[in-house]
Amino acid sequence: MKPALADRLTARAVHTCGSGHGEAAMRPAERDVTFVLYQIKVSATEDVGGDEPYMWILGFKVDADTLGPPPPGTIVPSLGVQVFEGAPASPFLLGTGDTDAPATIPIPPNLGTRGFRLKPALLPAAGWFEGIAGIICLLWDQDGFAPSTSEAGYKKFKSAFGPALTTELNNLASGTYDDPLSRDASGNVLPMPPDAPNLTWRLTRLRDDAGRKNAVKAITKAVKDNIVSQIEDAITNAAGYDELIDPDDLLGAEAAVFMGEELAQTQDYTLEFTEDEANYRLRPRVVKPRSPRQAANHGNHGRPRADQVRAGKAPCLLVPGKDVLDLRLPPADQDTLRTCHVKWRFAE
Ligand SMILES: [Ca+2]
Ligand SMILES: [Ca+2]
Repeated sequence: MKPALADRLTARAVHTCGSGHGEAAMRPAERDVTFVLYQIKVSATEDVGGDEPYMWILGFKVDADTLGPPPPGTIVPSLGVQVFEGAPASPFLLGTGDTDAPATIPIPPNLGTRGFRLKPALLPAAGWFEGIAGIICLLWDQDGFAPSTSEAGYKKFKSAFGPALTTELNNLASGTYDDPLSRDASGNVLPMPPDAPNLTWRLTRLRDDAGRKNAVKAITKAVKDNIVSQIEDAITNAAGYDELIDPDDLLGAEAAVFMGEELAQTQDYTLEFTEDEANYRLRPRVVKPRSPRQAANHGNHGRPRADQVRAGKAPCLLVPGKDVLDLRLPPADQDTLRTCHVKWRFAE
């Protein structure tokens, strides 16, 4: 794609100013990012008799689409967040069924897949920024809440998450998270270069595995603290008195975040949910993106289509047991759903 004239001129200006970013003259590729949450392993349930797990999942990005002009007196663009809800899907991993431990539960593709395009942006004095792509997941065990009550909470989560993350990202850009960013995987503070901390240093630390994980952990906690009380208020307003005697349990809120340049390759990772005696390990994957041209040829904005998955041409094949593809059942057809559930348990 041909860069806009303004971008090319800015790129040359940045390049010749000797910012130390020789790559600034070349616009990086746009990437079609696909997060696939395909499996969750249950080592311990929250309740002794088994859990009824359900998940709230949002994809999100920070890129050229979400950057605003710098606030007055600064050169750092204001950071925004775009949130991706994905296709409509039941949040319940097992329909009306439950799970004991140990168990391995495939996540239905409609529930676990989020796809979107990441567009690079040129930052003043920091060179090309290839964007940030991430996913956040809240795992619950259903107890007393009616589905409509937890839906009220989910609706609040969807509306509150973007603004809460935006606040923390702008805090990150202005230095609030320099401490976690500056630490290595063991928690030791690394020596800081003479001109740091500044935006360039913060972006460099975000590209470092340990720096990014530390910052994501701290930001996820801040975002969670911010939104959980809002979710609780929404749930309390929607719930009947009897539902609040045994409220559903939040087993954890976990996020994974990647810099655009890391997404040239498929990345596997793990998210663990361990609150209230529970132990769930979520296996997500962010799939190596196709170029936008390839994605356009395939349609569907980079998301795997069911027929591609069946034909072995899309990443959902990673889901153990082909039965997961039969999951798109009408919600009322619970007998069939239970049958599938049994099949999955023996699929591995
Ligand atoms: Ca429970
Ligand atoms: Ca339960």
